[in-house]
Amino acid sequence: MEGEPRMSTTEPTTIAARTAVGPRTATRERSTRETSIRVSVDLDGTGQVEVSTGVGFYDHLLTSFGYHACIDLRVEATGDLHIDEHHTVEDVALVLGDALSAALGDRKGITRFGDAVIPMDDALASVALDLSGRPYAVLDLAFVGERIGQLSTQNVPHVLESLARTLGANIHARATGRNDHHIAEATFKALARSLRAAVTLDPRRSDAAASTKGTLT
Ligand SMILES: [Mn+2]
Repeated sequence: MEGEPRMSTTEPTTIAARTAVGPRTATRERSTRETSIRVSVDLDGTGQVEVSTGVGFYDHLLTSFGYHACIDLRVEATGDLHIDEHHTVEDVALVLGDALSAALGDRKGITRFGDAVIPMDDALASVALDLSGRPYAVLDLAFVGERIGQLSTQNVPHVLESLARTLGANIHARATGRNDHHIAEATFKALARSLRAAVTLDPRRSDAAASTKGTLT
């Protein structure tokens, strides 16, 4: 929350001009004694993804996320997988949220909200997302078992909580099904489609924040 609310709706900045002035890209890095992470995003990409976290199923989820969000996404992560995947998975989510938030800049002109309901065979996932600047996650993912490959199902909601925190987003996600792979993948696809809608520039809003308060940061 910074300074005075901005309610400037008169500046005739066009979307083309905004894109020309600043591409919506960002790279963020984070190194600790537990992990070393580098994430690059381009919100106006085509869904080209390169992901390497050392956790196969997490790579699968992030690849699906980037592709269906239609963002270009590069994730390079090494972590203390000899302990378990927790730190690596969580820290990637934190850096991803940070990079997405940086790419969004002042969040002016974005649609702000997005939602999607995505089926995957037996599974059905729904996500509603608000790029409000306020972190909050409400999650109800009805996993059946403990693990999907090297990824604990406990860490799927942990990823969404972590992402919400650094992205400054309100994320509501629910999913049911009989197959945990399907439940997780449908959730990330629904998250992707929600984010894709929310980051899209609103041609009717141009250079104003999608908030009566005047700011989303
Ligand atoms: Mn944790």
